[in-house]
Amino acid sequence: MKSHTQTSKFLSLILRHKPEQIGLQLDQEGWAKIAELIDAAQQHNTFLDDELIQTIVAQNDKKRFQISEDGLKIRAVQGHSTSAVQRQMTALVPPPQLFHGTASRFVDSIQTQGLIAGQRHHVHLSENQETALKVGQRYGKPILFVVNTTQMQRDGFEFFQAENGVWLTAHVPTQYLSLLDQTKTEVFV
Ligand code: HQG
Repeated sequence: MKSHTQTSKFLSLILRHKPEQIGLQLDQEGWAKIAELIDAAQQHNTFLDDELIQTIVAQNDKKRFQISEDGLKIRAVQGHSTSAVQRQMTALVPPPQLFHGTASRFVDSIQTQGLIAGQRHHVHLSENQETALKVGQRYGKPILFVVNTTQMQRDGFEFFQAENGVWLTAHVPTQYLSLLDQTKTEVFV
């Protein structure tokens, strides 16, 4: 029996990255039929049922998953890399600054290339520094970049917000990035 965390990671893997691993179809908006997911998982030796899915969706710390209004479908709201999913999201006006947390060893590369989406479909940005710091901590000593979203919008870049509040954009060129000096509260440009 997997723990809830293991099952949540399994759902992230299948709903964001590799639905084909269990032969599951996702639609362009990322939705999978819950009944099909349960069957496909069982066939690959992973126990899932409606109740477990509901529990994991409700308890998920970052609200990574969403259940459709009719209760029949589930999706990951962001973080996809699979080409099966191409969400059509409405561009929104973000706060004037957003934050990106990363590991200090990536700073040189980011200052050369800007923020790139890599395997995922978008660069992920946070509204607050605490969240961004947690994101950065996953890969090592965390550092924060501040993104000048106001100027990016003036220059025609679009921003989207996933249902769990994570901000998304395609690419952040270097001129819109400032390293945040975490020993001070102000931003150094
Ligand atoms: C870095 C988690 C070198 C980028 C989080 C990051 C988030 C570069 C890593 C969500 C670079 C990609 C996404 C460049 C970007 N050179 N490194 N030019 N541009 N990077 O995991 O943003 O728990 O794909 O800084 O909380 O860390 O999965 O992206 O360190 O919301 O729900 O390349 O994933 O959510 O790593 O995290 P990721 P991320 P979940």
